[in-house]
Amino acid sequence: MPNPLYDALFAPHLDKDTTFLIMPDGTSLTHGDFLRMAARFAHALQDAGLHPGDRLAAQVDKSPQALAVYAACVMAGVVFLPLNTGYTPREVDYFIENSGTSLVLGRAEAREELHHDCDRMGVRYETLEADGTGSFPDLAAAKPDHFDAVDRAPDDLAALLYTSGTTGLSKGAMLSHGNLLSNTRVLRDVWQFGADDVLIHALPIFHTHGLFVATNILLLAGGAMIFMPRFNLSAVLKALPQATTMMGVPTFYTRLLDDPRFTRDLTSNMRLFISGSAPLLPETHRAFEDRTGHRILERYGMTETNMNTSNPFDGERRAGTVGVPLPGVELRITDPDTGATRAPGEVGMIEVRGPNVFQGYWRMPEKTAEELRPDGFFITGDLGVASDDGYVSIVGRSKDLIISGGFNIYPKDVEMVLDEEAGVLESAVIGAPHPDFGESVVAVLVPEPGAVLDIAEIEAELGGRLARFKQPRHYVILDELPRNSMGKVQKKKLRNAYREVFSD
Ligand code: MLC
Ligand code: AMP
Repeated sequence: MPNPLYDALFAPHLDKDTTFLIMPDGTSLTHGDFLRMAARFAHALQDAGLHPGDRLAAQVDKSPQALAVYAACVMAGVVFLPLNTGYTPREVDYFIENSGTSLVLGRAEAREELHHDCDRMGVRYETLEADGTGSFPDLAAAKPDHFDAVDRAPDDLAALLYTSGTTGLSKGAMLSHGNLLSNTRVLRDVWQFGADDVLIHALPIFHTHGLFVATNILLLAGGAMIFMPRFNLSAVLKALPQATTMMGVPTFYTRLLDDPRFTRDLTSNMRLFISGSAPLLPETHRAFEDRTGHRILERYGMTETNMNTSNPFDGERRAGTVGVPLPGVELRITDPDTGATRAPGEVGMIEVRGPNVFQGYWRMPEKTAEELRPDGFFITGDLGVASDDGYVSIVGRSKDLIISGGFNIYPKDVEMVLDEEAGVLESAVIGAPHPDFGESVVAVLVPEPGAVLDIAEIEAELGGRLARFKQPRHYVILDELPRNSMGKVQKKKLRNAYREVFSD
């Protein structure tokens, strides 16, 4: 029976004893080991009463077991909903409720708080720890290590990935088997991945980049991954001589360059460094080439679309650009107000169409209609310009978004929490350039008349309510926010005023 992702990514490797995951302690897992574990997990999902199309939310640390949960979901037709491990229980509640998830996999330490909420919502909670133990693997331990993958059509959903919006309301991007597989095939081909590749995998596996771009490509190609729990500079330096490729956010590359141990010699076995999820500064691109002789290949994508453009593997990798549309992806630059197509050289909204573009937002048809045009083009919210020879540069965003170390932070999310703090009349959250994270969060607060704000107290309050990566790293107190004649807060003015707060 067909199951597009299973047939392409897993079936060819069943029972193979080729290396798939290399752990930092030197141990490894073969493709066969990994798929047998995934099969046991798929049985456990079925026994837990999950049917094709049901959702499973996972807020778990990165481990081979965590990755096998994704594979098990594909096998059992369950829709996989990975969650940032930094989210607070309060943030996670929303995802559980909105997605109507049937099973939550989480850490034991989060159990008490989340469990209570899960009970209230009638949702089952099982644990999976960083070391691969927990109540879920226990349920799977005695299950058969073969699973007949359930039938899935290309349009059936494989994953639901939440992405926030300018209204502060997170939306679940529905990604089908067809969306993920088409993009994986194209990327494997254009970046020339093969069974001999060994990828340094230091990204989290709860986002498109680490989960789909990295993992799916290596599975399709039959290659291996040095699977690190997180980005650790020394561990990456140590792994480089054994690896052939790396994918990272720009912070990975600036951190490597800041370390004198990172030398040309160390990279002599590498054939490709890929960057994405946030802008790579041209100076980083050039410094990297000067140090190593490698030109980083920058590409551009997003949760809703997977990857849209890439610099070429063979051919000119142009610093400061995200390259050309991938095969099968149509890209146009439009007038943000009228939607009329703009000529090369003119800045406008980036719109994309192709088999990679998602199926819409989960149970939010009106949000889907706002961003997905009837002709199939998705309005990305990124502003760009195309050169005469088709290279795209991203020059800004029409969406109010901060990208910090590759994590997206929607100011509205943070403002809603700050506005509820005692003594705060209103707030405006902006991004400012940051030497390590690219951008970081600045909160501008206006106190209520007569109130004296205690920033330390506000920071402590935010701890339980907002993931750490979303919390402001700098506070400014003003008597009032700058507004235009329509009463709209002039964030541009604020960004200009505080653009140097993180400069060293
Ligand atoms: C960690 N912290 C962050 C942060 N990451 N704060 C802001 N932004 C981030 N990105 C917090 C930590 O909790 C810690 O809090 C403090 O900042 C310093 O942490 P650190 O030790 O320096 O951070 P580290 O753990 O090394 O993580 C940094 C990082 C990581 C850049 C390695 O954030 C990362 O792996 N980012 C990748 C994100 C990603 O995969 N994006 C892809 C999205 S998909 P405290 O309390 O100690 O101060 C997508 C589509 C596409 O966008 O095109 O790919
Ligand atoms: P996400 O919602 O996490 O999928 O983030 C996607 C956003 O990251 C895009 O809409 C872009 O704004 C940004 N992005 C991804 N890749 C790049 C890149 N190479 N250069 C600049 N911005 C990027």
